[in-house]
Formats: sequence, structure tokens, C-alpha cells
Amino acid sequence: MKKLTVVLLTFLIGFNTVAAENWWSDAVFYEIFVRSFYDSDGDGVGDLNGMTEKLDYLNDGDPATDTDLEIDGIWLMPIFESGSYHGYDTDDYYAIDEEYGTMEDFEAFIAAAHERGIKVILDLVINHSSDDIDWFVNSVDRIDPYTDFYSWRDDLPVGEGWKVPWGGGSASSVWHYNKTRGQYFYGAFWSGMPDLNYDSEALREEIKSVAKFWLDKGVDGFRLDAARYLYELSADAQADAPETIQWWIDFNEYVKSVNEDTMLVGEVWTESENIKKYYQDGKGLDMCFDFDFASYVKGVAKMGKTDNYVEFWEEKIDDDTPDSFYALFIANHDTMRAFSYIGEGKFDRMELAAVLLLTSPGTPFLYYGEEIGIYQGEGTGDQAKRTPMQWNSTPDTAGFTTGTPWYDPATTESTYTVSFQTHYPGTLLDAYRKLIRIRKDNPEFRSLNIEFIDTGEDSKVIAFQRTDDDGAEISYVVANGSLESAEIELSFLSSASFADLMSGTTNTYPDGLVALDGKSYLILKQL
Ligand code: ACG
Repeated sequence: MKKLTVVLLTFLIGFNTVAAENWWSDAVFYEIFVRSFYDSDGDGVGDLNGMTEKLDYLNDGDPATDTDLEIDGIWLMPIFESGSYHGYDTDDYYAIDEEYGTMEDFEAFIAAAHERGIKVILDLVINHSSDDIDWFVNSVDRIDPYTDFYSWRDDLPVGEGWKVPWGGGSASSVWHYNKTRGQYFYGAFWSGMPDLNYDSEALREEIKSVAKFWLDKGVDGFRLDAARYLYELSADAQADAPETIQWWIDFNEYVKSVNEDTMLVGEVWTESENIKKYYQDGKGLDMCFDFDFASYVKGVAKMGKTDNYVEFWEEKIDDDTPDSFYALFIANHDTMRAFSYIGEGKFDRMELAAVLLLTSPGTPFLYYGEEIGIYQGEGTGDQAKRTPMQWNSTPDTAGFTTGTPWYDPATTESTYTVSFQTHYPGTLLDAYRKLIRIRKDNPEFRSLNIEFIDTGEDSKVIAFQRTDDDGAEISYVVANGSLESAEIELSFLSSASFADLMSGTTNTYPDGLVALDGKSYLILKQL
């Protein structure tokens, strides 16, 4: 066993104690691709009624049971009328896509979720629409007020520096010619997704009425797609423009005026330096996803890369943006399935990532299926990141549908299914269920207080302390990212006894030594 001796304990970093008083800071979210979650009518496409049927898997509303995940927030990927399989190009902002069900089905889903104490946020894709929406058709035909709902210009602005906002390309990548109107329109993603023009007051008012429409339906907030790109007034401001940031301040003020508990989480896929521009001292977005965390946490689980994980946290804690601003996740619908990156079948590694996700400061988001180890499906398209949920080992369908699935499940092998993992202790699903409860039952894990413990040069062991705001509840997480076992000396452990929150045992460490198998961890609560 490789012995790492840590004689002098140095607590690397201090507290980040801006405690947030809102429901989402205590919540654990679950991102769902409706098309792939559960099909209730056998057409091979997941739907709203299917999700309603499966809510008890997510949270049965009874704190006494332990056969549910007990998440308390759901993020639905786009459900509005759209011509694509993913729905990120909206044809009608006021209608549910008929493949997913009716408005009544949606209202029933919301009611059933709320009954169980689950909040629901919708993916709000308002940087762009589809080009089939009547807004765009009317804009092409210069019918007011839609004429300026999109950004139009006479010429292709060559030589001004226009490009794809996240890098690459040129003016013709984002300015597309429409021969009917005889002008070019701006579309950051492609010509089928024309950007909405936020310089138009009529458009801004329309977007607010879209938000109010869904808030009045009982929606608890929104995930804001491509939140960086709303304004594009010049080639040097295609992303993170001051006008865009001001819009999010105004929009958050508006949605809070409709319902003060509305939560806005932004997709701002860039470096943390840029992400924090959207905080605006608490007046901007409520949260933004932490893409750096998603990268680093996988590095620990896969390779034991602990140095940049700790440095990442040092920088985050030291800066003036509270950790409650960052929504943590391991992977989402745009990134490779975490298990495929970390190592398919290596459940211990995936569990290590889940421990760091669920014991860190910041609201955690699960991507559906990560809790059972769904890995990348067949094919190179984004669909392979979004394959059907694996409920059981029924050949070809994994219990997702009684029909032909819109896309093949990544696998139907029972090891990777809910039905297998739900019945056995020690499975990944069992670990997620326990870790979510540990987070909910122990306030220190929902605080912003974290202190990393130096485990020695080149160590692959992460160790940190979590305390609640009045310092009464203290827990330690020690995670070994190495394949080799490790023994570390944490001298402060010798002076108390501890509850191992995962196993339920009570332990003492009289010599301050903690032994960890490869890719294993301990969550120790000071008694
Ligand atoms: C959102 C949605 C996505 C959706 C759209 C369009 C936008 O989540 O599902 O696609 O409505 C960029 C944008 C994001 C956008 C993605 C798809 N996501 O910023 O808003 O494109 C870099 C950039 C990112 C960039 C990414 C693109 O930083 O900003 O995202 O590249 O791949 C490392 C690097 C990191 C780098 C990544 C990836 O992690 O650190 O910087 O990100 O590698 O290279 C929808 C559909 C799609 C369809 C699209 C047209 O879902 O399937 O293709 O529409």
C-alpha cells in the first residue's frame, strides 16, 4: 500500500460564506431529454405522460422511502413545438410539441411533480428560433411587428471580423442570405436557427410574454440556452455583449415580478472568467453552469488529476462570485456521456465523480441516466449522448417503449439498468440515492463552506472539510483518485469519532491514519 504521510495539516483555503436564501441552493436537479425518458403510448418517442408515470423513480414525495432518487428539481430539455428531434429550434413558443403530448398532459405533469415537491424548469431557447416559426416567415415578408424580430442587413459584412461566436468560421458562417427578403440575416448556429433581434423592443416584450405564459402554467424557472449570444450589434461583440448582460438583469427582474421564486440558470459555455460576468452582484442570472467543474471532476475520477481540481476550487472560492452562482454537473446533453469518458464499466470511478458532485458547494445537476451508468450510444451524432433511459434489460428497448425506440438504447445489459441496480446495495444507483440523501440530511453539504486539506505533493487523494454556517456540523470527504490504495495521515481525525455516512458505521482513527483502496472514498461526519 502506498503510504502518503501528511504530518502538518494545512488548510489550503478559506470560506466562501455567502449563503444564499433560495430554494434552488438546497435542490438537486435532474436534466431530462423527454424524447428519451419513457414512452407511454408505444410510438417509440418519450413523452410527458411517460415522465409522469416515472416521477416516483425521481421522487415519490415520501421522505421515509429510499427507493427513489429524491431529486427536487427537473430541467426539461425543449418541449415546445419544433421540427427537430432535439427541439432547440422552436416553431411555436406557446405550444407543446405534439410528439410529447398535449398542454393538458403538461399541466398534469407539472401538478404531479409539484405534488411530490419537485420543481420544474424549462429549457428556454430564446437566442434563436427555427426558420419555420411564423415570426420569421412574417419577418421575411416585412410584416410588423415581426420585420425586426431578426437581425437583417443588405450586404454580407466581409472583412469586419464576423465569425462563429465560440470561435472559427467567418461572416458567411453567421450571416445567411434570404432571397425572398433580399437581405442577410444573422444565425449564430446555422441558417435554420435565425437569431432573434433583442434590439427590437417588440421582440423583448414578446419574449417576456412567453416567459409569463409558462410561469402562469406553474413552471418554476428556466434554463437559458446559448445565453451568451443574444445581442450581436457588432463583430467584436457577438458573445457576452454588455447589452446581453443588461438584458438578463432586466429579464430576471421581470420573471421575479411574475413569481419571486422563479429561478434562471444560464448556459454560458466558456471560461469561468466570462461566466461570472453574468452574476452582476446578484442582479444577473441566478446561476450558470460550471463547465470547468465538469472537466476537472472527470479528471479526478478517471486519472486522479487532483492538482488542477484543487486549484480550480481555490480560484473559485477566492473570487467575489459566490459558489452558489455555479450549477455543478459532470456531463450534459452536449458532452460525451461521463461514463464513456471516465471508463465504461468502471463504476467505482463514476461513483467518485458523483461523490465530488454531490458533496461540493453549488447546486448539483444530474444528467438523466448518469446514475445508472448510461454510456455513449452508437453513432457520432449528438443523439448518441441522448439515448433512451435504460429501465430494464428488455432486448432492443431497455423497457423505454413497447414500440420501436426512436434511437437504440446504448445497451440493454442488465447491469446498466434501473431494474437491476435498484435492488442491490453497492450499485451506482444505490450510491446516488445515498449521496443525495447525505446532501439533504446534512446542512454542511449545502453550505458554501469548503476547506481543502493538503494531502501532499503529487497526491491523487482529494480531501476537504465541509462545515455548516455556524460551524456545528463538520464532515470530511476523502477521495482516492488513484488506482493504487493509499494511506494518509490526517492527524485531526485522532481526536474525535466519526460516522461513515455511506456505510453507517462509526469509526475512530486513533493514529490519524486513513486507508483507502484505489478509486474509493470516505465521507466522515464528526460526532
Ligand atoms: C446549446 C444547447 C445545444 C443546442 C444549442 C442550440 C445550444 O445546449 O444542445 O444545440 O440551441 C456552443 C454554444 C452552446 C451550444 C453548443 C452546441 N449549446 O456556446 O450554447 O455550441 C466550445 C465552446 C462552446 C461551444 C462548444 C460547441 O466553448 O461555447 O458551445 O465548443 O461544441 C471543451 C472546451 C470547450 C468546448 C468543448 C466542445 O470542453 O473546454 O470550450 O466548447 O470542448 O468543443 C442544438 C442541438 C445540437 C445541434 C445544434 C445546432 O442540441 O445537437 O447540433 O442545436
